[in-house]
Amino acid sequence: MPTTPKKYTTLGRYLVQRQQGHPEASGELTRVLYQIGVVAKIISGYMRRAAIEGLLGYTGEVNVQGEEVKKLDELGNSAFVDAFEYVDIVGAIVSEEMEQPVIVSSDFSREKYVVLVDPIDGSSNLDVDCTVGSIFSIRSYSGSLEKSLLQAGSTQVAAGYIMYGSSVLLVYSVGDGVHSFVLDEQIGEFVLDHDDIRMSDQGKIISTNFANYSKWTPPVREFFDAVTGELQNHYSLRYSGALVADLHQILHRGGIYAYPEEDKKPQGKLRLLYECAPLAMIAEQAGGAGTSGKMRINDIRPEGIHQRVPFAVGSRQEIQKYETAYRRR
Ligand code: FDP
Repeated sequence: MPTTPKKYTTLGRYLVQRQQGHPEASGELTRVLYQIGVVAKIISGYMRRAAIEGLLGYTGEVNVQGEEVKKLDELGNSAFVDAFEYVDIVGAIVSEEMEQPVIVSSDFSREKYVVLVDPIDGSSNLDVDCTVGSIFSIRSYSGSLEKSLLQAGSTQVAAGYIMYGSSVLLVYSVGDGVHSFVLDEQIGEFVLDHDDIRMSDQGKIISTNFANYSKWTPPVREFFDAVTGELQNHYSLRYSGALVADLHQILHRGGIYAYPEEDKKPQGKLRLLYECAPLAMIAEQAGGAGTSGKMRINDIRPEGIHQRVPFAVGSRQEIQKYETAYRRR
């Protein structure tokens, strides 16, 4: 039976078409996003060959977060830094793996953007071949590096993630909705698979590390007691241990992901600038929301580049309920 050839909209084509709708745009953001697509292919190549080429396991180093560094963390970090070194569109890279930002431009004052990344998110999944991701946030350079970085997430010009799972996906937003691309390994290109993803107002998934229940603060326990105790409980629990994978599921099926504060860890675990802020932007652009419990994530002004924050993200109704539990206390 003859088949109709599929019309492939590659990431490159999509970005150029979108840019054409903005004649005032210089094309530099398009180039940054395109380079992120290149990094995604490089990291996905590492993942596919990791077990065969001895890329699993630790390097022996400990990063700025006090976490043991895995070989793939280091390779992922270098892939991002190398992709932007001296291509004169990005001034600096901030990464979970590096204590200080790295300047990647010969003349920083000319560049328009800084890129913030968690190169491999969910790295405890690496050695057992489960899904991991990369998260990125793009900000404008505004006179000084400190000023550019220590601004609320609402100033991000773009954000997104790459998910290395049963397929490799690149999901991004430049503030005009959320778009998702799947890597077609045969042609080596990201191809559009969902344009303008919308998250349902109320969802089906709760995603959190319930093993921490006894350490949670009262509002968090109250919220999860309420949603799991409902007689008409329609939720399913999904928790993969990789933020990108858990958020991605919620993007499509609705619900809530939370990594809240604990009695002894009031700042939570996840990092504001390169984990929570970009994923909150994705959620908001899809019609959802991101909160610390007490305030909108992307209204928080960071005090340091590796700052942690309690985080909940997902459908609007679940996030409203979550915030209500905090207001009651
Ligand atoms: P990981 O420590 O494996 O890098 O970014 C931190 C993160 O993973 C998230 O991806 C994930 O949601 C969370 O931490 C998992 O933490 P727990 O193992 O404490 O649940």
